[in-house]
Amino acid sequence: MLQLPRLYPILDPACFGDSAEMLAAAEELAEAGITLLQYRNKAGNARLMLEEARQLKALLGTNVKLIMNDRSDLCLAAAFDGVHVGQDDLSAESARRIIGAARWLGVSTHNPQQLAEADKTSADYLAIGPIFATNSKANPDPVVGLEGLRRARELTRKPLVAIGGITRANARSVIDAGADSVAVISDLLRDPRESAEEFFRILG
Ligand code: 3NM
Repeated sequence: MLQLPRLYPILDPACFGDSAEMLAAAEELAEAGITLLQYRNKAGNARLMLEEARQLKALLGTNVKLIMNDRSDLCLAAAFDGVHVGQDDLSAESARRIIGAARWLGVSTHNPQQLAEADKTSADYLAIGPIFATNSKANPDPVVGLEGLRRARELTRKPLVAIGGITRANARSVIDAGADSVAVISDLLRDPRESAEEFFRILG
């Protein structure tokens, strides 16, 4: 079973003015010592996504595991280390067929039933969220809260990522409720290096 780092940053180009800004944030996160990063682009220009993904790979690829959101094809094309699928994306097993046995596969879930289903798949890790209210996702599912996270923890032995509204102020409570890792978009945007370093101090 894979071991997830406590902090799982997600870069969404929609949060940045341009690619250069996003790459600068990626570099700062790497300086802070992150070892896992997801590229999440819901705007859907495949050619631009591949270009940005390749730039991330060139910048960070030796030290940081890179996960592509949704797109198994782009995961392979950019030589990323894995793919993360949601409930409306290709199924876990379809994604697995594309990426093969060695690459990492993550699956997003939003309630105990989805989590229990995902636990039966070949996913390497599962995510549950939103733990708290979030502005970073269009049409988020209902908040599951720390209680929902505790229930999720009881339903799987796979590594569990908590996502949605997680900040330096609440991250410790999320780990204490059973998450192995916290996935974060907004609370890493301002001063990414300092913010990631603070997450590491808080999460131990
Ligand atoms: N997925 P922030 S919540 C990408 O519930 C994403 O599965 C979620 O961003 C889920 O850290 C979310 O800014 C947004 O809240 C996370």
